[in-house]
Amino acid sequence: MPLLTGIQSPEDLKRLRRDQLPELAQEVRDRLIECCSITGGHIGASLGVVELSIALLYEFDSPGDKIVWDVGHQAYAWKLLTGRNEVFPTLRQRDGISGFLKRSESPHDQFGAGHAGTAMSAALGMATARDLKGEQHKVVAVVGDGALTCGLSYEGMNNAGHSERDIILIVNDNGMSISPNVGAISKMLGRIVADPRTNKLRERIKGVTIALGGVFGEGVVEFAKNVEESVKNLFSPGMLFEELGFRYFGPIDGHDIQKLCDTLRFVRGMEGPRVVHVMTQKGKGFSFAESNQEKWHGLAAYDPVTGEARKKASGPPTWTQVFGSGVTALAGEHPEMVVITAAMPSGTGTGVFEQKYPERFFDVGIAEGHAVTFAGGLAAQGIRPVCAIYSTFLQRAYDNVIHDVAVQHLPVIFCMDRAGLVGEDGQTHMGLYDIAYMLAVPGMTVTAPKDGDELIGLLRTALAHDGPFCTRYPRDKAPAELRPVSEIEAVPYGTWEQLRRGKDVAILAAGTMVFPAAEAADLLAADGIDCAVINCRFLKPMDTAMLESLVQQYRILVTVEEGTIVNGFGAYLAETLQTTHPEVRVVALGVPDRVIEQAPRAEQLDTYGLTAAGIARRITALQHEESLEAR
Ligand SMILES: Cc1ncc(C[n+]2csc(CCOP(=O)(O)OP(=O)(O)O)c2C)c(N)n1
Repeated sequence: MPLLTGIQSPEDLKRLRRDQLPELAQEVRDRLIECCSITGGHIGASLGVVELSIALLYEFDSPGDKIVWDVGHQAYAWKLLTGRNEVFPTLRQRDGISGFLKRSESPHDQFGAGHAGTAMSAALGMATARDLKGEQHKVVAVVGDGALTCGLSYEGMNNAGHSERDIILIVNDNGMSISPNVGAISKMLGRIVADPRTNKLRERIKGVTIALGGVFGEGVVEFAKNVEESVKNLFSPGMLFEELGFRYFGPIDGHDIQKLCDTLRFVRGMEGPRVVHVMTQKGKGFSFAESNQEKWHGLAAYDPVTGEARKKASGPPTWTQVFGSGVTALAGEHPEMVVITAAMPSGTGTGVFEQKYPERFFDVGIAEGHAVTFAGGLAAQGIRPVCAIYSTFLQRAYDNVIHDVAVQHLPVIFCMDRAGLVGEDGQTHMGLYDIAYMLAVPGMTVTAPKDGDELIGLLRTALAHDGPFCTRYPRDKAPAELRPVSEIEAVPYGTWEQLRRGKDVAILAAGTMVFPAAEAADLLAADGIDCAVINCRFLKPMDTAMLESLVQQYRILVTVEEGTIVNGFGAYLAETLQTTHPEVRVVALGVPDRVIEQAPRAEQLDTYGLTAAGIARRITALQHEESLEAR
C-alpha cells in the first residue's frame, strides 16, 4: 500500500496529485476490509465515506479547520488518514483505538461521539467560539441521513441557519440508518436524488441569474435572485435546508473524488451556513457489504473472502433474541400491545415482531425522546407500548420518561437492551446508568431478570401492571433453557426470590449478577463462609417482606449489580435501611464511578469484580475486616 503507508498526517495526503486520490481510496478500502475482518466493527458505514474523508482532508486544513463527524462509526478511513494507520489493527481492542471518535485519541477527532445527532450542535458551538475569539478557520459537520431523523440535528440547524456564521453541513446520504432509513425527511432526500430534472433546472436558473447580472446590473440581479429563489423553491431539492437558512449544494456523487474536491473547494471559499448533499453507498467496494447493508453496518470478525463470520454463533440465544421472540409471542395474547424502536430493529431483536405484526411495529428513527413521548400518547389512549431502546440511548429521553410517562403514570414498558458493560463499543455505549436513572423516577417499576424465562415472566408482569415499568438485560447470551412462552407465568409483582440460605452474609443480586452471586456462594461455602443469595428481580419496589426478614437475620447485606455504583441499587437499599435499620451494613458492589474503556465484556466483568470469583474475593475480604473489627 505505497500511498497509504506514506501518509502520517493530512500534509502527506495533500502532497499527492489529485489523480492519485482514487488509488489512495482503493488502498484505504483494502486496509479497512483487511483490518476489520480481524477486529470486527462498523465497516459498512466507513467504506461509504472513503472518498469523502480523503476529499475533506485534501481540501480543508484539519485540525486547524474543524471537521466534526456525527456518531463517529463511519470515521475509520478518517482514522487511517490522520496518523492512525499503524495502530488501526488495535481498533476496538483493550487499550487500542476507539471504534468511535475520541478527543484524547487525535487532534483530528474534534468532538467525542458515539451517539447520533450531536455534530451540528457541536460544530455550531465551535464556529461560535471561533467568532468570539476572532479566529479564522472553517467548521464542517458531517451528518448522515440517519442522523437527520434526530431532533437534535434540527435544533442545531435551526440555530445555525440565518445566523450568518461560517459553517458547513455535509449530509452523507446513503439512504440507510442501520436499517433502511425512515420518515418524511428520508423520503424528501430520496425525491431530491431521484429527480435529475430538479438539478438541471437549478443549474439553468443559476446560469440565467448570473447572465442577467452581467447585462443589467444590481437591481435586476436582486430581482432575478428572488425569482431564482422562488422557482428553486418550487422545484428545489434543498428547499428544507434553504428555508432553514442554508445555501444548498448537491446532490453530489460521493464516490466521484474529483467532483467532491471541486465542490468542497468551491463551498469552502464561501461564507454563511451552507449544506452539501453527498450521495454515498454504504459498504462501497466490498460486495458482501454492498449487498446486505444492514448486516454489514457493524459486525464481528469475518472472513474477507467468503464474508462468513469467523466465529459461528453457538450456545444459548442472546438476550436480544429471547426478547424479540418473547415479545412477538406475547403479542398474540395482547392485541393492545405495540412495539417501538428508535432505528434499531435488528439491534433490539424486534425485527421478528415487525415481520409478524408490521402494523403494530413503529420504527421512529433515531429519535429516542420522540419514541418515548409517542409511547406516552399511545398509552394515554389505551394502547400498551413496549419501547425497546438500548440503555445508553434511552439516556437521550430522560425528560420524556419523567414528564411524558411517569408523571402521568402511563403504562409504558421500557426494555433496555445492552444494559451493563458493553465490551468493545466502549465509553459512549456503556449501559451503566439506567439503574440509577430509573430508580430516581417516581412511580417507575425497575426490574432486571436473571435469565431468559424470567425476562418473559417480567414482561407478563409489566403488561398486567398499571404504570411505567422498565427492565434491563445485557449484550450477552441469556442463561437457562427457554420454556415455551405460553408456559411462563408472570413474576409476582414486587417479589424477590431466595435461591440459597446461609447464616453469615446475604448477597442481594440484580439481573445478570444473580448466577455469579450463586456461584460465589458455592466458592465461599468451600471456605467456610455461609451466604444466602437473593434474586432481587424487582429493584423498585423492593420485596419489603423478604427484606424485613433478611435484616432480622444478617448484619451485612452485600448488593451486586452490573451498573454504576453511584445511586444504584445498593445505594437505594442503604438509603431505605439507614433510618429503619441503622445496625445493618449495606456493602454495594458494582461498576466504579469512572469512564469505562473498551475491552471484551468478559474482561470488563472480571476487571470490576463482577464474576463469581470477584464477588467471593470481596466477601472474603469483608468477612476478614468484620472479624478484625469484632476483636
Ligand atoms: C442516539 C443514538 N441512537 C442510536 C444509535 C445507533 N446507531 C448508530 S449508527 C446509526 C445509524 C446512523 O445512520 P446515519 O447517520 O445515516 O449514518 P450511516 O451509518 O448511514 O453512515 C444508529 C441508529 C446511536 N449511535 N445514537
